[in-house]
Amino acid sequence: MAQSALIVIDVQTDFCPGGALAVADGNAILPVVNRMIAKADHVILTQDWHPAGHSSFASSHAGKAPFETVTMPYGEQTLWPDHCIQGTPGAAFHPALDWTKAELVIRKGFRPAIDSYSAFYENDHSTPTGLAGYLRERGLSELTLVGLATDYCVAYSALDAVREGFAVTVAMEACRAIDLGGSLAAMTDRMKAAGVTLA
Ligand code: VGL
Ligand code: ZN
Repeated sequence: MAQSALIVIDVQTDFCPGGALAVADGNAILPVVNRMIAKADHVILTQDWHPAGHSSFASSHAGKAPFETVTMPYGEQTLWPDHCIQGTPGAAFHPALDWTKAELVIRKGFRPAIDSYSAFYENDHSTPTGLAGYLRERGLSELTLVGLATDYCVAYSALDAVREGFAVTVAMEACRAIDLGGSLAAMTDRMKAAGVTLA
């Protein structure tokens, strides 16, 4: 029997209102996410976890402002305000998130020179986080994704999960988007085209 896991993406203080890279209404998902955690067979969390001075921060690039882009060796990278710095309060899980049941916390974005939206691969699309191997070894093949932000970390995780052969549902009511320049519509279309179930 296929086993299912709930993957809760980046429900961290910095992505919620008042945080450094606040997603509008990000905290509104908490009651829904907590109910889904309570019902899930297996729960895995991701945590955006950058060293200070990370290359995805606009502050690391002279003359650049947040939400502009730069070209990195691995392609185009959007620049962000400093956020989710390892060990800081902003990098912690939101205090209302019921995370105690989580069986694994996967941290990402810790390599100074590469950003990592996806829970599976860094933004070069080739450096693995180890999550695919972990899920396969445990026989967890049906994944439901929730969290922040719909159009970045949730969407890239969903696309990589499908590419890795998992059955993937994104529970849209338990996600909120950054929506930069139409990114929510674009990533929603890409997820649909890739075979992600949007619930
Ligand atoms: C995220 C931008 C930068 C996310 C993380 O969790 O969607 N977005 N770092
Ligand atoms: Zn980040």
